[in-house]
Amino acid sequence: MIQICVILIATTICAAFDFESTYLERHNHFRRLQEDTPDLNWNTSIADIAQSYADKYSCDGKLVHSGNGFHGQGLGENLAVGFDFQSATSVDAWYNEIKLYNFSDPGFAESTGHFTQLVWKSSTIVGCGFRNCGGQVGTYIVCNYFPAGNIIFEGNDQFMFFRENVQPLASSNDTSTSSPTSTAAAASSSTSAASSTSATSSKSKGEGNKAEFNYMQLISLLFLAVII
Ligand SMILES: *[C@@H]1O[C@H](CO)[C@@H](O)[C@H](O)[C@H]1NC(C)=O
Ligand SMILES: *[C@@H]1O[C@H](CO)[C@@H](O)[C@H](O)[C@H]1NC(C)=O
Ligand SMILES: CC(=O)N[C@H]1CO[C@H](CO)[C@@H](O)[C@@H]1O
Repeated sequence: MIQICVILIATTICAAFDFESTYLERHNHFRRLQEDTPDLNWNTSIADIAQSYADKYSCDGKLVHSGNGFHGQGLGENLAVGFDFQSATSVDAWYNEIKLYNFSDPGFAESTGHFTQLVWKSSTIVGCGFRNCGGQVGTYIVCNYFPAGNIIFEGNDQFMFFRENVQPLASSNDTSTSSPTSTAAAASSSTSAASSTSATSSKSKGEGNKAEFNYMQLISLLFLAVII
């Protein structure tokens, strides 16, 4: 009886956090706040690309874009480090840049580039990867998007794609923007077309310890289940 209980507890904790669905849902939660912006789908090929890049992360707290592509085109990419892993507040921080976006003057800015990629209407698939660095650095998150957002047109009307792809808040959602509490570092860029930005990196308030602690708890519970 004891053995069954412990295994059940371990299984319950194990099932309580699903990286893929948590990060996908957080993205789509925010996309649904905009007019006429379809959900993203998770793509395991892109998630593998993101995860390979995350696996190589040096845990130095800096954010540097991968430059990775997919099917011969650039991937959109949002990076973050130091946010709470399980609640996906990195995605909230990316979205929160909406406060700086002027819908009457659409276009690219480093201060709003994560937001514009996150809600970019013609991006249809996403895949993310992570590395838990522990300590003060916390968890590193890489999300890649395809087709890439933040596309700058090499013509007179350089921000025409922003007008089409960054939709205003649906009026019914107008008061429902969430305000993330974390101030950890984040960076975004598009690697396709003419748009290219360097990663920005600010001081992070590491909240990764919490996620690490949960993992340790899970590992010890599983271990307990095995030895019983
Ligand atoms: C990922 O997306 C590509 C491009 O749309 C598609 O060809 C592929 O089948 C997708 N893979 C998975 C596993 O969903
Ligand atoms: C937003 O853009 C419009 C049009 O260019 C401009 O008139 C307005 O001052 C801008 N608002 C802010 C807050 O910068
Ligand atoms: C999260 C949320 O409330 N999203 C809603 C925003 O408004 C559109 C329609 O305007 C709804 O379809 C979303 O569900």
